[in-house]
Amino acid sequence: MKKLKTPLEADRLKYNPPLPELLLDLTHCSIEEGSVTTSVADEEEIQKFFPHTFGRKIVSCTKGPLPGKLAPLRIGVMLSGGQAPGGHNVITGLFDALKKLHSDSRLFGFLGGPIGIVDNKHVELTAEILADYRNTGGFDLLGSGRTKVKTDEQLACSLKVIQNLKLDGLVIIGGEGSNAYCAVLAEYLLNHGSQTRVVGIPKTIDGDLQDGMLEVSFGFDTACKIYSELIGNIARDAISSKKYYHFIKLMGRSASHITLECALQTHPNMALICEEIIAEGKDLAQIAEELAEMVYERSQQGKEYGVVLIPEGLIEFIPKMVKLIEELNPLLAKYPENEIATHLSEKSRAAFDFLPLQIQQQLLSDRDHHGNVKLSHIATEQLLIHAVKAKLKQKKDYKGQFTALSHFFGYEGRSGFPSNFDASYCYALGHTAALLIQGGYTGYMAVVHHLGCHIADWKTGGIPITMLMSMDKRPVIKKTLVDIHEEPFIYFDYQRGRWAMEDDYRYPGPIQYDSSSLSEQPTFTLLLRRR
Ligand code: FBP
Repeated sequence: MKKLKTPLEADRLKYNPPLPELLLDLTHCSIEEGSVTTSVADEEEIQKFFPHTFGRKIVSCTKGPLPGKLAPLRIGVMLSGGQAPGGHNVITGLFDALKKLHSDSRLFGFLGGPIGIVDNKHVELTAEILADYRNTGGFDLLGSGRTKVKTDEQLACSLKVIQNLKLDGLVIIGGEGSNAYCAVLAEYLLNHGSQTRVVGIPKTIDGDLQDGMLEVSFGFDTACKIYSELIGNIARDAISSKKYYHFIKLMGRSASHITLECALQTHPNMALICEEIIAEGKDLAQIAEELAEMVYERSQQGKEYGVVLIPEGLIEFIPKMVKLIEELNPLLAKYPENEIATHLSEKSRAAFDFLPLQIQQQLLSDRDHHGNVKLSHIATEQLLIHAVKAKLKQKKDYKGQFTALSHFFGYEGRSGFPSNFDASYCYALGHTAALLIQGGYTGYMAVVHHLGCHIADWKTGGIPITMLMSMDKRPVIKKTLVDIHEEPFIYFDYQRGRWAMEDDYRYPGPIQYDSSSLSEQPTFTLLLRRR
């Protein structure tokens, strides 16, 4: 039975994301080669790993007749890792572009992430199937997964499936790990005489897959706007009731890009940025002291409320917690939960005992698929509330009332309807991937530039994935953390003293989808970087 659509869903299914002018007529879009590339570091080793694909040229789409005779293409596509709004539009963009290039082209979707190609679980994607997914959030069209495909056996299975399906190309939509896999697969296929082109698409809400040539990953825009709406609403509630502090943890596994963008959008009283905390070597006690000092100062002004943003990755950057977790990981596999604490070193035991009971339990029971502590599930927001309370108790003349509530905004932002920005960005990425495959490019990531400009003026092209790589036991694409010397952080730093004391909250409200100037605001991160 067909599910009933909500009015917005029905409306979004009909929406045609505008394309950059360059991509309007694909038969008049050729590919121009630019400069040769190297890797971000460890050039020699990366070259050894990728003898066929290393050092290739940056390419850009330009106006001109498409080279070569247009034949139908058979393409595979997969979604990988955590959800990010816009994934479905990459697929519809790819499908529409393939059909524009040749109406007999076919698209096959692998199910459940990269493992789908190893196990040969796929569906053919048709216009009818895709009609229900245009401009929708989530990855439910194909599902996703985090299982790594890296063994020779898995690569050999992938090759077989690619050969059986006679694929001309494969598009991998994923984060830094999945794009590294894309480079490995492209190299493996060339090494085994396969002509199938593999192209990556930059996805992750975390915004940490970026580089000079790659402005932002898709999903960041929508996720930040969803979180900012919620934070703005909470700030307005706080300033109305004037009785609660809200400690809000935001997703973004390691980097603090999401927290920084949401701070720029909403002007909280404090936003912690992990990259600054590392640079200044702060520990939990110092962070708690700074927060307690702000609560104290605001209380002196009669303000017993406020909003604090905390990046998900914070826990990874507090040295005492890192040490504790390092010790816990092997102990978790060895001892029953109730005995583990007794095997900790004296210092880690002290750090453990300081934690609220709930967090102690999370540390002992929540594991990832390697059996280690699951960092993203640790309630850092509660840990900080606990630490701030302890600090406030030590302030003799503090007579205020600190009532704090904790929130975690993560999954709420990963599968929302993509903003118009992400809808168009992803649709353009899908088109670009089709052009790269048609042009014979493999081991490339599709990119769109000038994203802070009007969509019509966006430029698209491809970069060899090896140019983003360096060595860390094996070739990897390192996450790009917030640069505290770059404009978005500098601007935040300049404003935050005022935000701490004056209530300068900003209320972004819900994402707008009607084609108006309200729906076309890029993130502050993109705009400030352009200044
Ligand atoms: P990707 O890097 O795969 O895009 O995922 C990022 C993320 O959304 C992080 O922000 C978060 O820490 C993590 O996924 C949560 O993962 P899971 O879905 O496995 O709980």
